[in-house]
Amino acid sequence: MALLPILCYPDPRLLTVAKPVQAFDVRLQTLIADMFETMYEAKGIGLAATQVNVHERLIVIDTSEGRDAPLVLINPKILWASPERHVNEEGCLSVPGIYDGVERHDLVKVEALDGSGNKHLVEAEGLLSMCIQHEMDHLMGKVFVEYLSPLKRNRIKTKMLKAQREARD
Ligand code: K1U
Ligand code: ZN
Repeated sequence: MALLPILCYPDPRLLTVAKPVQAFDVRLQTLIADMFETMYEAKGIGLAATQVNVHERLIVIDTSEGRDAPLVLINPKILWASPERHVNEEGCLSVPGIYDGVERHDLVKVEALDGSGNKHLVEAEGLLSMCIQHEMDHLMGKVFVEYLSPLKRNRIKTKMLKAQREARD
């Protein structure tokens, strides 16, 4: 297994719209294992393939306390989202150190394939629901800061670029 580098905002590759996964082969199994290792090491609860510069519709998630309930969503589709929405604080491994409120559907029903290509239905609430919506945004090339005001987003962009410059020099 391997740790994968995570793209940092405002890297333009985070804007890429992912394509459906086509082949359930050894390459995909390795990518899934590497994404879980990367997510657990970064202490995240989710990771979209977009964030590791792979532009295919693949998400890994584990919102459990024990970090022992891995969930793989391939080619996910939202079948239903509750009209009720609430604002909750979110973070993002691609925007380290930044947390802000984002409005999301309370409940979602999602159809997806697992690592073997079998279809499954996930009914999500709470943190899992937020995480699925956040990761599905990544697959569409959307980072959570796009929900914030232009003023906040520009401040975050400046802060991230400064941190990246300092880490390089
Ligand atoms: O996609 C990512 O960057 C992962 C992201 C997922 C996420 C966190 C919070 C709300 C929605 C989606 C993270 O895991 S950020 C890590 C983090 O700081 C965190 C972990 C648990 C709860 C809240 C934040
Ligand atoms: Zn994110």
